[in-house]
Amino acid sequence: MKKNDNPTELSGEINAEDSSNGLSRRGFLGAGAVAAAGAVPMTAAMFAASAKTQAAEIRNDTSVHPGELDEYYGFWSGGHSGEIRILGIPSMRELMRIPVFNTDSATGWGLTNESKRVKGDSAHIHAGDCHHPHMSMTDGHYNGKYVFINDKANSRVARVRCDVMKTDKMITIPNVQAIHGLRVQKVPYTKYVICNAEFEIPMNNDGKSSMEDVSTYRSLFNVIDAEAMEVAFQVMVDGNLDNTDADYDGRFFASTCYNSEMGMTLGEMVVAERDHVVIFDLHACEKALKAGKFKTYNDNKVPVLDGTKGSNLTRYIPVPKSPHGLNTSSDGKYFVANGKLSPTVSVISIKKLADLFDDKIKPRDAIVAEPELGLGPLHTAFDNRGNAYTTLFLDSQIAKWNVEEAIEAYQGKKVNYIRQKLDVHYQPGHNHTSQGETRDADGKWLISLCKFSKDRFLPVGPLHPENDQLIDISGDEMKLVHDGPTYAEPHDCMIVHRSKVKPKKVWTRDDPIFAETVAMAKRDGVNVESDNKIIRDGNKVRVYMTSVAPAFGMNDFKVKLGNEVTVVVTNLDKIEDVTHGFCLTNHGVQMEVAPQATASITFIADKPGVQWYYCNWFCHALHMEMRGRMFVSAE
Ligand code: RUQ
Ligand code: CUA
Repeated sequence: MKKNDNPTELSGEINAEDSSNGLSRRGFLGAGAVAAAGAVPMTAAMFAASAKTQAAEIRNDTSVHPGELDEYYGFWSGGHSGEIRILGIPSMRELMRIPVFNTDSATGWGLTNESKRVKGDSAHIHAGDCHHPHMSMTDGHYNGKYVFINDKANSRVARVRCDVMKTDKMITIPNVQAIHGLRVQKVPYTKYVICNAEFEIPMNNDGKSSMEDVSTYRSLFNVIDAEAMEVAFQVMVDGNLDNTDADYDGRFFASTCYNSEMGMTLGEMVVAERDHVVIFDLHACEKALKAGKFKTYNDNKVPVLDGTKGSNLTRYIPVPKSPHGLNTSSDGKYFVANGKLSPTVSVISIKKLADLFDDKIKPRDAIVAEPELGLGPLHTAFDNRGNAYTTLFLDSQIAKWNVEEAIEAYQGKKVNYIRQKLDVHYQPGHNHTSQGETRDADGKWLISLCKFSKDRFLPVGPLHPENDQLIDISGDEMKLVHDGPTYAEPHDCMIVHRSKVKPKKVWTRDDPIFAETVAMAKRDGVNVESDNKIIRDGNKVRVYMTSVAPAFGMNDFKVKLGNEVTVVVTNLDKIEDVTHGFCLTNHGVQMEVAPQATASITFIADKPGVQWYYCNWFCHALHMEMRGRMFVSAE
């Protein structure tokens, strides 16, 4: 199928067919064509049968020809590389990298003053371990505004603005260690980002506690105001937390807990027979917050609510030992907790949770199915036809199963809820279906994020790439269609239809990301859009220059040895894709300046003599000539 004949036309045609319920427009057209050729009017049954054959035969098309655009954006966690990557699906081409917790010399992320401002209190940390990228939603649909992601290594959460695909906020979460599972509130809109702190620590962690007495050790559930990017409140729980997700009603969040024993060693963590899923009642939490029923810890003001066992803010549902992934079904009916050590997943009916909070039923009564799927179930994804897809880490398989039939089996009926098991290569962790964490699950694609690639690619040394496999789930059978090597363990990804995301092509001059730099210029009496000026302020020197391909507005400037120099570059080019850079040789100074952006970087002029600077983003036939000298005088 031609995905898109006119690559600049992003919406329209493709949108119309995307949220269709399983039957693509191509299927309809194909069925219609068959009817016309045979000149026999189709009955509804014939139509359905024919459409089914068509769907089975034609399946999704993975080819995206040169010049054509992908149908979906894939947002990939970059794992312990600390970045986010954008892939096109179904081509699996890497389109962009968004540096987040890492440092990136191409864009100057972590080096420029603008990025250091975003990183705030953790600007000195150059590493990260991101797991779960998730997009903000309105009424259970992706809204294209933000992508949020966690940093397990440094207990941070960051936000990426999807209009420019840059990180614009980052916070370190207090009172906790290791932010792991992260999701967004789906309904009515993403007011809150929710995330789990995995490692339990003493409350307070001020060095006055001990290694022996662990009675004050706790793990907290974290609720972040998505717009302000501040912690709204935290909820103290029993046991440590792993993964989380939200319902489609705006009331409940659920988190898996392993180590309900609060053990400090592996042996101590696997004593109990069961762990649990914690259900959080957002309405009750907000009420408690309003009523001032909270404590604070570690000399900060973040309110911590008590959600330990017996509290009215939470309920604890026992499930088999060490559950891992927690996924809400796209029809909004179930939370699915993935067994990991148990070959089962536990299906929790969200409809029953109100009764659970009213103490009308017992915690285990909220479980409506516990299908046995295979060894090592970690995460589950959903299509729009009532099927679930669960990764089996130990079996290296995806198990496709039918949710309603698993529920019937739990009630004692003899049904085989397993639809298919597909080998993947190898040891899958997360998986994700196209739009499957929203109401718009479309049942077209599934990604299996395999932790091991072993023999699937040319050998590249002892460190192997991961293998992110694309699977066509549009027909009755899952079909593996692509192997994608990726770097440094993407834990999770999400697949967003391209109609949901509308990035800018050039910066707007009043963008908040560089507003502070422009304000500094104004205080210096400099108009960054026209002036090329040096401001000397004691030991500090601020150099303002413009750039228009193929020249900087300033051919040279002079400073003194030991000066703290800030170079501010404003790219006056308005043409899409004419990005300049500023790179100062031998100083570790480099950054990107995209069209209409202002960017700045600060360094110490600690080398005397001539120091060349140059444009490091190829912008023009005379790009090599786009350079100038900084002279550092020794006196
Ligand atoms: S969690 S698979 Cu963050 Cu599963 Cu990695
Ligand atoms: Cu400007 Cu290269």
